[in-house]
Amino acid sequence: SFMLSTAGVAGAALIGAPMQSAFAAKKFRYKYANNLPPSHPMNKRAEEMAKNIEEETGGAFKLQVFPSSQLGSDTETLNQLRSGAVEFFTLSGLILSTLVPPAAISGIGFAFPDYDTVWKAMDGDLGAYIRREIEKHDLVVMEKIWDNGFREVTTSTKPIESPDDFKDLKIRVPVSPLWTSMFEALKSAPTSINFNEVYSALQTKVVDAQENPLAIIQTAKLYEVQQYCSLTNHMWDGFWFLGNKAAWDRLPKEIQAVVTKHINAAGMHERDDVHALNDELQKKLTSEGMKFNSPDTKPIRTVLKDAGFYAEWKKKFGDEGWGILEGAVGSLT
Ligand code: X2X
Repeated sequence: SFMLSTAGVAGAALIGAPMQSAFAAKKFRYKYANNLPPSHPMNKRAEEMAKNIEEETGGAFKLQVFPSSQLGSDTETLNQLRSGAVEFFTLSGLILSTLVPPAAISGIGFAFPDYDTVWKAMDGDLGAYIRREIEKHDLVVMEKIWDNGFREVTTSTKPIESPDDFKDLKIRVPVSPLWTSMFEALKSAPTSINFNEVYSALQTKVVDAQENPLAIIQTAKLYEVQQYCSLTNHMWDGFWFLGNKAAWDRLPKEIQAVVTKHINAAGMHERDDVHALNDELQKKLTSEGMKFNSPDTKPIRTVLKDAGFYAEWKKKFGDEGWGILEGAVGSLT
């Protein structure tokens, strides 16, 4: 074309190159780590998203996905994210609370009655409040939180039928003060263990129980080392898609826009996938030998209330955060 006619030999050499246009100047190779198996919807959608980003940036941005805590435990990967050794990481807000305390607020026991309430809150004021807090810590966070799900209790010993069954239960919880506090309020004996060690901790009977959504119980094969699954839905949990700020700021604006668009879109698809899985997995897990029951959760909530769990965390989170939470879910105390 006439615009290239004065570009000379160097310019001419570019004409035959593939579509690199606005993204040609520099190539970026970033790492994204998470703690879930490759077969979980998180990783299926992440692979698809990485492909879309690479295509749309003409190869200028390539994202390598590291599932199954390949780069380290959640605790270690959070440190790598902060130092820039890893550029992206998805992490439960409750675990992130070891760095950003308000990020745990969405995990208050029995706060959300259903998914409609979850997404309205997390895509609305509550999510915006948490993201503002995260950004104070030199991290980037995508707008759409990815779904982990409503959590259920599994054990190798007995079903949870009443609050009494929580007493002295040796249960693994993720590394997070809110999780420990909740199961202490239920009089269990919680142990903090990162997810990459959960299967073996259950297998070797370091603990007898754990709690996770059905999509994880299935994809991480926890049914091989757990017998009972009690549908307590005691907490909703999601993964914030986090980025290292310096690495993010190095990206040209056009690349940031493409990456943001595809990560948030993948998160929305992942939400649908997890929801669909949770609807169908009880049957599959039953065929793999798990025994299901659905305990009445009212008496469990009463134990939490009477133990002062809600009052204690209301004080910790403070009036602003607690007010936004109750604005979304109604009164908890
Ligand atoms: O560690 C867990 O149990 C998991 C996978 O659900 C989280 O990342 C919070």
